[in-house]
Amino acid sequence: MATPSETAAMRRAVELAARGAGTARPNPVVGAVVLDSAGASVGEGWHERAGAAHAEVAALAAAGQRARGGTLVVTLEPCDHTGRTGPCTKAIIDAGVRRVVHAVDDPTETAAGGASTLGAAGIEVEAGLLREEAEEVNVRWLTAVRRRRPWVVWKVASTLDGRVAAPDGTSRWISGPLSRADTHRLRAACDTIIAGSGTVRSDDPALTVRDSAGRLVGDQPLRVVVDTHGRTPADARVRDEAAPTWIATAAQLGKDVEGRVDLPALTRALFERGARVALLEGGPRLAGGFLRAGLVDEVVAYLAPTLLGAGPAALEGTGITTLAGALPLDVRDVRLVGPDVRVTARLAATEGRP
Ligand code: AOF
Ligand code: ZN
Repeated sequence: MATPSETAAMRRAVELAARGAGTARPNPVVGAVVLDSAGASVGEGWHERAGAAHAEVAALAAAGQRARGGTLVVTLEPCDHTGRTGPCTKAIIDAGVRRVVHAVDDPTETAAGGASTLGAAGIEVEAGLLREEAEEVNVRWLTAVRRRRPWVVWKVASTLDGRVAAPDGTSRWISGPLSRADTHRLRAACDTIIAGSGTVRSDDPALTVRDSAGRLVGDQPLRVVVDTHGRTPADARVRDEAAPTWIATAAQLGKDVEGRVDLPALTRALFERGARVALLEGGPRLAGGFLRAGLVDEVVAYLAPTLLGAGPAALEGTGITTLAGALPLDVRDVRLVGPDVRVTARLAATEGRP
């Protein structure tokens, strides 16, 4: 049984893990706290970015000799492999820790097995403390690894009546400048941006992460154009040097029953390339295909305070014919972004399903 100080330490470790959100990808967010033998916190750590110290190693370094005979509390089972950094199990054993409490088992084939290695070294191991909180803070990565496809966020900007363009085809700047800046924040938290070739042809988007002055910032996500027949124009902006781009065609990935790019094959291929969080941006038919295939985890909708009453809808081709088939959403956040309403929701149907 975990002690009250271990429970408090795990709550803190979850907070520390959250600091890695947006930077740790493609790695998980992980937080760790070291308690000395009296139960006092003597070191904290979190995983900041791939290649940097794992949370456990950072916390043990902060604790130094005070870790000896103490307890390591960590949100994810310590890794047992040498990847970009050495195995945490070794660091834990070398530090002389007596007990390890972790919240969530490592779901990867490569890094799992840490708990049994620690047990074999005579360290007491307890799993499952505050599992729900630790699952939630790392939900994107855990879901991606368990399903072997990236966590997919569908981003959409529409009028209040759900139109993404007017009947004459005009569609740029439905949402306001603050929503557009917010979209760059969303993009920065993803490793992949996906758009359909129709959107690329009509809007010629750059699909890069830029600051308010239009300068490129940070590591650019992979741009993916879903382009069944490979018709993305040679001079499309997505083909420039600003970021890597993959024009994903049916010739590479196969076709679904409607003759379009096989989307489960696409997301599997993206996962193999290291994608863990993808932002799906337009158009309505591609979003419909993703939803139909059960490949969307989260929706971020910017609703502009305007009405059109005509023009294409935000979503098409979901295959839904009756109200009972409507996809239920679990709304997590609603706020004003300038004049627009931003709704963030999870697909209720996929939630918690491994
Ligand atoms: C992290 N940070 O704090 C912990 C991780 O190859 P590497 O070194 O980047 O290791 C990545 C794997 O290590 C990761 O997929 C996960 O299974 C395990 N634990 N990873 O990035 C951490 N504790
Ligand atoms: Zn590790």
